[in-house]
Amino acid sequence: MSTNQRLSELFETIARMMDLLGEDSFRTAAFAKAGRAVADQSQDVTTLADTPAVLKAKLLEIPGIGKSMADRIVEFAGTGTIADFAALSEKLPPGLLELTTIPGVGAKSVRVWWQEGKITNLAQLKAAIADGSLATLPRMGEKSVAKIKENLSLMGSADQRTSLGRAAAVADIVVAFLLTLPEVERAVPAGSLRRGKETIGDIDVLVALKESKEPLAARQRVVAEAFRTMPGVVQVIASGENKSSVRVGLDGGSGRWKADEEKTAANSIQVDLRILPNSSFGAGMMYFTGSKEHNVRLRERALKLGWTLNEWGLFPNDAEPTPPHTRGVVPLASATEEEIYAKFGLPWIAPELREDRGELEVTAALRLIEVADIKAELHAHTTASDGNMEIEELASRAKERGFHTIAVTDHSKGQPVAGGLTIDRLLQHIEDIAKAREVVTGIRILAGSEVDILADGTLDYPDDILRRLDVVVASPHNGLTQDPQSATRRMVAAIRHPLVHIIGHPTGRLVNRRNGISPDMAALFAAAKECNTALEINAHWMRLDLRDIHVKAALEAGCLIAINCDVHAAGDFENLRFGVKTGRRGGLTPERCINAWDAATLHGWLKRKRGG
Ligand code: DGT
Ligand code: CA
Ligand code: CA
Ligand code: ZN
Repeated sequence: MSTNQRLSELFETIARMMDLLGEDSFRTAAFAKAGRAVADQSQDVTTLADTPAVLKAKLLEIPGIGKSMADRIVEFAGTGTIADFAALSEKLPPGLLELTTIPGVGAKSVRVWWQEGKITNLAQLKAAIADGSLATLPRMGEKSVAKIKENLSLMGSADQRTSLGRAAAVADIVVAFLLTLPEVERAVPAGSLRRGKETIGDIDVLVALKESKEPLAARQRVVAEAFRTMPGVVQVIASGENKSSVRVGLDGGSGRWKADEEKTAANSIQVDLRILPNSSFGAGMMYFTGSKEHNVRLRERALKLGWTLNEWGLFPNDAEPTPPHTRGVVPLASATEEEIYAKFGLPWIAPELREDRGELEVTAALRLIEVADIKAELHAHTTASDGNMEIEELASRAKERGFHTIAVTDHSKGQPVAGGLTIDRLLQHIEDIAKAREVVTGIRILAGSEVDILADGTLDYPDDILRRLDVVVASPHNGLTQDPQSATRRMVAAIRHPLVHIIGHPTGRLVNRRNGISPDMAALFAAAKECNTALEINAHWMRLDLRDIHVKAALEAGCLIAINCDVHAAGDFENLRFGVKTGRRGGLTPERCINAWDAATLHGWLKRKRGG
């Protein structure tokens, strides 16, 4: 997490704490506003200047930051925290703040529970749900209690598995740390992270040591010890010479915690380290990449062929448990994954496919989509709605990445909270986009919209307005609890709409937080194939929607896929890797991904789709 994100969350937490205490809403709003302002900055706001006085002056230039909030940021730059947070913590019962993190629950409700129901933590809340007393509190009722109960269960699952984006951020830091050790030759993530699953149970990191005359055991000890004492470790779970497990805070050891996350094991993720011999690194990678089910299938094959496959290599059949290589048994293959798969007559199988979903039944490797294939972003927001870049900056960032096309798709009028554009503003926006084309050349800037798909399947702008746009992304945002039949009708109608090119985040789910709609996906895919409408994989790690299994089914149905970052800030382009992983898990190739097409093909498709 960037400094701006941490500072922004601290501001927002302070605002929530003040809300809980019922403090003056004007002051509270100043913190919340500063939080949003900071999150919108692309440059680290604590390093805009070297001296506090100059820094303060620079901060005051940022819209949304007044004198007192600028002082707080200067304080944060110096101390890593804001004193208001500690002062407010004193006044609140421990556990109260956590209640505001329940999806869909605001500080005002929690304040009522606390003041009227003496509920100050999760355990007491659960008890009050169970004995029915919560429903009797002001602003509560059977329906709202049922909703809270459902959201609590989502929160429980969120505790156990960490979203791919957060786990990847921690893994990046751990791997970078390990690579700074002089003994370490390579360090790579394995396990579910390498496979790109949407949630991660624990992070597995594999290390190989450099060749050296020093005794191996001593070098392994040094590396393991460094791992267990690296910044960010909150708990050591297991320690051995070539195997260690720790829990690392989700701050990744930056030392700056999300304010409402204490430095506890609950706000951390387990990291397993294994130091592998260089000679069998490929076998170790394969073993610890998994999945378990994929490994089981391969071991079955090995047994049938009279071989043994384990974490040290593929061997002529030999009784365990002593690793064959320590007894001088020469492996059939062990150094690389490619060699091992080749012995089975298989191409190298991409980690994302190793889920025992038929991946061993192939004869030729699929050329799966890669980040470098992506040449267009077709879903991006600007300051016109809820993005934080102007059209020109957005376009320049996309150009820097080597993209040939960027689509400006701000929200439609039904999303007033997200700054959705009225028709008049949209028409003006189209003109502004045309002007931006003259400023930023060398990239095609498309005028588009992320138009709301209303609950009944109609779109939030009339056709004569949509027709003026180069590209239309239609997405469901509201009405995400509707029944599956209505959801199917709604989405099929949007897919069939002749002016729609792409369906954005088709189910509206949020990983670990919201289930979204559950339409008949096969019906959606059939309609999308028939109408040539592309379905989006929203690359944000909080969404990953379509999800992997949907991608696979959509491809089997013959659909086109888009991978979009739903850009709101410059950093969002970095989420592309998660969208690409999700696509790969579904078997996506560049030919079927419209963002990987060359400019002529993409623009031809955009026009032809409308019969032009
Ligand atoms: P996770 O951590 O729940 O997101 O999922 P994974 O797949 O990362 O699972 P994890 O961390 O338990 O183990 C990493 C890989 O190591 C796993 O995919 C396969 C391998 N592995 C670990 N334990 C075993 C085991 O007992 N048997 C077999 N065959 N493989 C194992
Ligand atoms: Ca794992
Ligand atoms: Ca593990
Ligand atoms: Zn969007």
